[in-house]
Amino acid sequence: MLSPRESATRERVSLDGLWRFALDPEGRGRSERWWTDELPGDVEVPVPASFNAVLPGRESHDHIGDVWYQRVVRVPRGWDGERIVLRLDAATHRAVVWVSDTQVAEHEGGYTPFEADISEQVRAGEPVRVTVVVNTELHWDSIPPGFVQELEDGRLLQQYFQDFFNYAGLNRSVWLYVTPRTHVDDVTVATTGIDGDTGTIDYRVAVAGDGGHPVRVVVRDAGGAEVARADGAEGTVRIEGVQPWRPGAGYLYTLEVAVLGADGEVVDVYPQPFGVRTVAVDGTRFLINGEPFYFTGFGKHEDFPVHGRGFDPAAMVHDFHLLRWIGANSFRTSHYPYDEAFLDYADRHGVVVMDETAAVGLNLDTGAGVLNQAGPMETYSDSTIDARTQETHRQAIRELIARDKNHPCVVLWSIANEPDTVSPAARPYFEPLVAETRRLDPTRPVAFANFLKATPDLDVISDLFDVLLLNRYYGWYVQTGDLVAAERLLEGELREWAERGKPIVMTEYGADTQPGLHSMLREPWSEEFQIDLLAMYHRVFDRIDAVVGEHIWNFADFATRAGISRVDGNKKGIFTRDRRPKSSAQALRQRWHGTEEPQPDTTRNVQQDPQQDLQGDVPQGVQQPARQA
Ligand code: GCB
Repeated sequence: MLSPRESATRERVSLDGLWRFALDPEGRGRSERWWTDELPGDVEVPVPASFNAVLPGRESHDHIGDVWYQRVVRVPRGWDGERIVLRLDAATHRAVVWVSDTQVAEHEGGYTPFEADISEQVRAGEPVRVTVVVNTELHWDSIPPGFVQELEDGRLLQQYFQDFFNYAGLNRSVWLYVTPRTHVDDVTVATTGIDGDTGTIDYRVAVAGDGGHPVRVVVRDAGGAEVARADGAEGTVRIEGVQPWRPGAGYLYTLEVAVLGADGEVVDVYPQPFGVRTVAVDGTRFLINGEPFYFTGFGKHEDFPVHGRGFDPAAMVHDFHLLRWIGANSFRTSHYPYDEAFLDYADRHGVVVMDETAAVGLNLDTGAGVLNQAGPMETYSDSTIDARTQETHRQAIRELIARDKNHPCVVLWSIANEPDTVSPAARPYFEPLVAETRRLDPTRPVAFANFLKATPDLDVISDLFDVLLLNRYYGWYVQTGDLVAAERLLEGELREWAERGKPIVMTEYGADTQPGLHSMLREPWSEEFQIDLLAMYHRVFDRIDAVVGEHIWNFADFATRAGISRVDGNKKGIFTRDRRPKSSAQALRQRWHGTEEPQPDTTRNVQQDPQQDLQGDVPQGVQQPARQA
């Protein structure tokens, strides 16, 4: 699905900002047709943001069910006679949308976009009321799954099997955009080869509206100069003197796709950025442009105080700079597709991405009684994860690939995080999903992140995949604090996996760490223990050739449900939730930048406390920094 971009024939208007908002704890809104009038109450919330992070108190934080958003928007005057589209970048977890009194869209799944052609419902130059009901519940047939339990006293409890808080609402932008009625509907661009300094690109264009219009594509380099062109909705273009997209150097071209009229005039034009790069797996090596690539980085979350999982460009750019500072070349979009702005940024800056679906928690055996408070259950059964879940999962894969297929930063699809892959039923569940992923995108490796109990002797699906992504907690959840035993067991298991002859990326390893807690004994939860645990894993990785990457869990501390193993959230971050480095950050920076010593920051201006100046209390032996004029 194309993201809304501006061009000579296209315009867009952001509907971000404050919307009217109403919680609907009794579930009355649908039967009372709240979309036909102004929403009750006087609450406003920002879009994008998680309402249950923005509004203080348990009523909204723990709300289960429907919430309503509404605003009035004026359709730009110049859009008369065009195709007008309302697009939501995401609604977590499902939504119905009305324009005035007419339902225009319905969507399942909280992390991918959807849109509606509303040309018939609106008039250029006139205001219109947009109402969205967003439902926060997780069910057995949703991705991620969960269930709503009714307690003995009648209260409801949302049960789920993932270790991050169920932030919901309109977490991403809402747009109104316009295209000609005959328009570029979809574009697929894939590198099929880089031979010397020639890049070969296969492209495919779908046109909607009146049939029979010719298509022309022009490839422009980063400076806007034309470097290739072709006619036809499908074909191959060659770029001579190609500048490949590389990790650390995100060179982008643009495929300018034009639908032409009878006299060769441009009816619609869509600029699709792309990079020229290849991805392949060769034995135990992961190759980008034919060269072995070693992943350094993290599993992350879209998580921040106050706006929860709501997209914030300031937080995003800050995180990308921290990734660069620490020497990370990649990250995984654990455990759901992130806002597409992350991928656009990663494309431009050469950051490598493992792109994951929201299929997390398909495992009723995780941390028995900790993550799953409902007690033991079979993962795959007619009353838990079943064919309906599988169908939602299949759709989630389709929507992920439809949105992200043209991003050069995406080098791998991760179709699930830590599913139960010990039960024999995992195989019939996953086999068709892997086949579907390969059918939709034959160019990228397919993987899933494997749960610690699914060791090589027990796992029943890993042979279906190209890369082994392993999440392991030796030294933390098992052999807690005993890094000697942990090192032996970790190495033993990795050597067994290595015999499979596939590349291995450790996609999770880490230790909860309370910032500021220090220990001479270097015990669990201390900053010293986090340093020691990571160093132990790194020693082991360096001894095993098949290990081609290390993604620490997690980039930053993040919000979870309350629980006996969570103190104000998950504390495995290398940065705190407000992005202050823990001690391990410096150690990582040394490893990933390949330096003996941390790089001193020599470029900064010095801002001094004026009080300190007055009292002249600069400690002896510390040179007073030069003042800026
Ligand atoms: C895992 C999960 C991740 C959790 C992490 C933990 O295996 O994939 O979502 O947050 O462990 O810290 O327990």
